[in-house]
Amino acid sequence: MAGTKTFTMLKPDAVSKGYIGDILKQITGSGFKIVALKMTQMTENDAKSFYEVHKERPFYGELVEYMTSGPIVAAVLEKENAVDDFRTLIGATNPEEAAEGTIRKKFAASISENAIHGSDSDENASIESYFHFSGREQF
Ligand code: 3AN
Repeated sequence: MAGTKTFTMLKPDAVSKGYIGDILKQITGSGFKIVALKMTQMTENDAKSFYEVHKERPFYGELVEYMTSGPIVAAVLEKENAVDDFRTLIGATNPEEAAEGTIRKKFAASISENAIHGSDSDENASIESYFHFSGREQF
């Protein structure tokens, strides 16, 4: 059975452009309940560890540098079928390929500065949520 939680980050480009309110409004308006929320900035070690699965990819260094370049907003979201429904809501990794109306289509600048993260599995949703939030910060 699909899980009911996913994890997201509004990335530095979305935060610096002032899109926090608009993006959170689209998320909650699409049926997701916010059960954890914070503004924070990842250290180099945080980003390296969070994106460890990508460490062999050519864009890893650029990704770590970018994700530490400014504050992000981290959140845990709850909804039936959360992981898949949230990935549908955010759209394709490359905003040029993202469907009309998706968060990346509306708010992302490029494939590297793509506004928002969404977990790709229930297992990663849990790992990523506990990376940013203790149990008592998740409601
Ligand atoms: P998604 O975030 O859609 O799950 P992943 O997991 O393939 O995509 O990639 C993680 C992050 O790495 C993306 N959100 C994006 O910021 C960055 N990224 C992915 N592919 C590229 C690429 N070809 N060039 C630069 N950055 C990339």
